[in-house]
Amino acid sequence: MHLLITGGAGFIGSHVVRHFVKRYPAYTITNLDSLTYAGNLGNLRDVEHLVNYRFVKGDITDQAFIDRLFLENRFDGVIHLAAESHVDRSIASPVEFVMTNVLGTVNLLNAARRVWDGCFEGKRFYHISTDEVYGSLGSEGIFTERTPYDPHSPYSASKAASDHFVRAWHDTYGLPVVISNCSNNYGPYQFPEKLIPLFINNIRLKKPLPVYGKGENVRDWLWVIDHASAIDVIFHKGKNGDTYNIGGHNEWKNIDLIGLLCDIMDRKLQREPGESSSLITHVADRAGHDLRYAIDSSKLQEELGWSPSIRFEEGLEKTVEWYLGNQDWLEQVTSGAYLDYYGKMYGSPSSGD
Ligand code: NAD
Ligand code: TDX
Repeated sequence: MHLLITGGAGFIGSHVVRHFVKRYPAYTITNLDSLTYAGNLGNLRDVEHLVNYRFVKGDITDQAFIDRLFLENRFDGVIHLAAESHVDRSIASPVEFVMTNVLGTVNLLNAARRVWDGCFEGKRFYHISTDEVYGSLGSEGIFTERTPYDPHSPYSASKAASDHFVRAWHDTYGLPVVISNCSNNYGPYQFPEKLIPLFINNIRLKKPLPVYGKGENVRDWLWVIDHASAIDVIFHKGKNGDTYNIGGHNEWKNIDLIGLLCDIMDRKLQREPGESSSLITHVADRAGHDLRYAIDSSKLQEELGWSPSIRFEEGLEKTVEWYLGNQDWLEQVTSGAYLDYYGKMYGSPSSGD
């Protein structure tokens, strides 16, 4: 099995690459990533030496490059995670999200369709998506696989569009696809622009914690390693053409999560109780801020036998321990020094090599 994983130098992608190269030594895993600000090969140092792993630097928006890569490699499967993923950035620069998330996905679908050329036996195109495509819930309700799409941010609109294109390639050309929509992930190697690693870093540095609005928005948090194990199960056992929701039934109001995080940080840094929460600063709300996400993952649990492995309190504690134990990683990422890593490891940066 030769598997292409896109976006494998990012947060979730690096956990998926690690999971597959270690668990399936007989598979060849090619990690394709253009190394945007969010891509960091330092996330994969512990597995980059393994013989079944290789890295290719390239951009999914470059159709000619993608076609060549598929022709040269004849992948059996694709797990597509490469994306622009931060909602706040999508509000500031929406076009980049259209290019990578929509056009990039269509380029991969086209390349897979051409190279597989109707011989779909044993082939699979797995698209990784988000619960944000379903929109925003009030205080009641839960997203199922049948919830109509209702995206609000440029990010979620671009992910919704990409999901529709994946289904269109299945329905129109018969491409063997599967899609999963996951809730908010947390854990090691997350870029410190997202809530949890940003706040851990700010508490470490005694900087303000910018809470959007009153902090009453609710997110449903999943340990990133549990997302990787769900992706394994869906890739191998998911039904052709189907969609699976992934989540841990773990809803937290932002302000409550931040309170728990502050308590853990006070304890770990041996600071006075309340010291971290004194950094909380309420700032202007995010434009179009979705109130609540909650995901029903019972289809995945009942049909494919997946379940999350750890409770949130335990996972958050492990997450804090990881960031405090890897402050050099945080320093590299926040200073931009990690961007030099490709040059040192692979020679000077070039696209499509
Ligand atoms: P991330 O931003 O940490 O990583 C994205 C990766 O994609 C980076 O390594 C980046 O370099 C790469 N990339 C971006 N543009 C590219 C391009 N044009 N060509 C090639 N590579 C490119 O994102 P993440 O949080 O790990 O999310 C991964 C996937 O999971 C995304 O598709 C996202 O929509 C989805 N998702 C994320 C979450 C979450 O909580 N983070 C939840 C559900 C779904
Ligand atoms: O500084 C902040 N202050 C704040 O109050 C940040 C960065 C966030 N927030 C709030 C906004 C959200 O209600 O915290 C919540 C979580 O924010 P993010 O970490 O930016 O995640 P979210 O917008 O929920 O989107 C995430 O989950 C779904 C990922 O970034 C997406 O890629 C994924 O698809």
